[in-house]
Amino acid sequence: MPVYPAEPFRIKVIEPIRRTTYAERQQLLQQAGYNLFKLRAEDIYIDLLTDSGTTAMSDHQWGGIMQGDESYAGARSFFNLEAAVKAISGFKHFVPTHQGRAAENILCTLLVKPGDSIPSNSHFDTTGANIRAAGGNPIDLVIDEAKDPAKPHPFKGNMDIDKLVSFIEQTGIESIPFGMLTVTNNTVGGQPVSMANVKAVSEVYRRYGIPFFIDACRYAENAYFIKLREEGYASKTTLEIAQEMFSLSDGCTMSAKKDALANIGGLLCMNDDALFERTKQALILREGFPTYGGLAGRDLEAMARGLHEGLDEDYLAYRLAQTAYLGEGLLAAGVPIVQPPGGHAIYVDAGRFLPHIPVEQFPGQALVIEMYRAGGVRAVELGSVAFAHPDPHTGETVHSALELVRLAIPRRVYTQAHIDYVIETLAEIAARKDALKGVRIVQQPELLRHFTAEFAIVA
Ligand code: P71
Repeated sequence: MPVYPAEPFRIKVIEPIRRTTYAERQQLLQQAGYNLFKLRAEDIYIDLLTDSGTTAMSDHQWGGIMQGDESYAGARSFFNLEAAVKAISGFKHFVPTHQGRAAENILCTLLVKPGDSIPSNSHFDTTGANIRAAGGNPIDLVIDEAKDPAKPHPFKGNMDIDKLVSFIEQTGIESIPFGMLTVTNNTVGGQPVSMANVKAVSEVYRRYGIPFFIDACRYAENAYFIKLREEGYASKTTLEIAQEMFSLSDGCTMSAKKDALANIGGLLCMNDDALFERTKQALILREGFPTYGGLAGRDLEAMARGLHEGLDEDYLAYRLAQTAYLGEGLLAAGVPIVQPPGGHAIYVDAGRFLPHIPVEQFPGQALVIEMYRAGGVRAVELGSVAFAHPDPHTGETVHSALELVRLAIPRRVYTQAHIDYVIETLAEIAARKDALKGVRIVQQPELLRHFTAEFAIVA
């Protein structure tokens, strides 16, 4: 059996969660049109929808919230945040934003022109959408190993350097206003990027004079993976590893709702003076004055303290081992997952788990429905419900490359008994999985259908 890491904290405040009955869940599912986004969160026992903004804050963070300075300009909480951002990232300039996508929006609005391309290992959905909204093309150049769920690789989130060089050569630097790298790589399973890869990406971008921005929302988990897995880093601190990583880039976007352990917030950091002047103007237009950026002073304080706590190595050791424990427990129960386990989530390969359900009947959606019905556990489908789209030329449906279900783990929220309960729920489903039925869509909007579509079980 895998080892569950003892928590490096004790519990001071609790939030009750309620177990519903099977009959109640059956009815709630029907009312929600079998779409788990439409459930009330109170009707969920274990909620693994996302690790974003769902963190349990520490007593130190809550103490800081009481001391938040709500001054419009020049608040003390801003300077506390500035000190944390500078100590960790070393960037010359930064602005707070209300969350990660606001930072992406400002960066894309300022730098992307119609027809431009932005390469990355894998862009997250919101980043891709912000690039497209500015008329650009998000380009994913992750290593091939990432496309095979069963194939282990210590740094499965890496950029393919050869693909990056040929992409730049073919496209031309005039159409590439900046390049990105997402750490960890959420889209391919919360997989880390090695320091060697960050260096190689940085070297390529610098050789071509392309500004390099890191999507840093899970940078601390990535730093701890480097410490554990990459030669030469075992004796470095996660702070030193993070500093080295940021020093290889020209700036970053960051959702503070992940590794900054906050419930809301984001950052946009950069070294370029002229870009910073334009950033402040865009920020004032959209988010707020540069010393609060769309947040309350208390939120800035929670972020400032959370940034340091997120790098704590006892916490990170516990965090990554908890995720691995869930992954190994599922594998032992016969549930195929994306291997190796990522930092913030386990991704179940629903296509392989339910081979009798064709992709047109959404095996991932069938599984998330059954997880809720059987155990009151909420996960999210990341397969053809979320990603299938019409081919722009033929109009035919292009299905997702993989039919995945993500079990994201909120930080410092659930205990071993909760994780064991999730494993038991899936083990019980695994024992009767051949009887699971697919679903069909009965109603859907034009865009982003996974949030609001309604389903029926195929007879
Ligand atoms: C996640 C999220 C949150 C989310 C976003 C959209 C739909 C459903 C859930 C957000 C990320 C992310 C990366 C790598 C930027 C953002 C945006 N992830 N980069 O995984 O993972 O940050 O939510 O603060 O705007 O559930 P934001």
